[in-house]
Amino acid sequence: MKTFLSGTACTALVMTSTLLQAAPVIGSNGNAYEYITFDTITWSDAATASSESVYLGISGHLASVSSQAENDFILSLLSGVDSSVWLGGSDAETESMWKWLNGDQFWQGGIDGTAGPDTTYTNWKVNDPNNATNNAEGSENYLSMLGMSVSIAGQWNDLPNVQASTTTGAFAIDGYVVEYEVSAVPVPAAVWLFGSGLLGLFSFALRKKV
Ligand SMILES: [Ca+2]
Ligand SMILES: [Ca+2]
Repeated sequence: MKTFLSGTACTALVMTSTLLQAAPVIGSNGNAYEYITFDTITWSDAATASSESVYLGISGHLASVSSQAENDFILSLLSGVDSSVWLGGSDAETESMWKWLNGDQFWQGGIDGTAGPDTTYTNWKVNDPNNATNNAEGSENYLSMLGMSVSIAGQWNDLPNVQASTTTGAFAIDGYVVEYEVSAVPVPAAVWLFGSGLLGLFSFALRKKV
């Protein structure tokens, strides 16, 4: 026997889930993004958490950035952030070959390197990526973006996977940005929520034509 929730119960459930997690926001490229606040999380843990996040049936990933518009949009999510957040870039596989998590390479070299070849937008801050060695890992292989309340807001920097919890100021880690490639889905998943209703209307229209 089927049981149904009352309207009040459904509303309560929706309100509860809304309170637990704000919905991701759709950017100009049609993908969805969300900023997750998480002090001193490592890049690796942020990458895992992002891949385990699901929105409209699509698994997320640490955000990649391929245009100024996309960088600007992600920065708009970092209002009040006075430190750094993780993006999905790394040169851990091969030093100085910076790739997004899908394998696209966007930078080759150090501070005087060149963009590309797969995507060509970058927004490194002055004197980065410098692969600084003054940290426990002896290198910097993970991509961060500076928050909106930093003078060089939205610019990029390479940092070690584990940014020391004693780090303060602009280069402390204060979370990460998840991207969901919902624009790649042929039919927006949200439509399926109403699918049965639309199907019913379609059937009705067909019947009238016969
Ligand atoms: Ca490096
Ligand atoms: Ca650096």
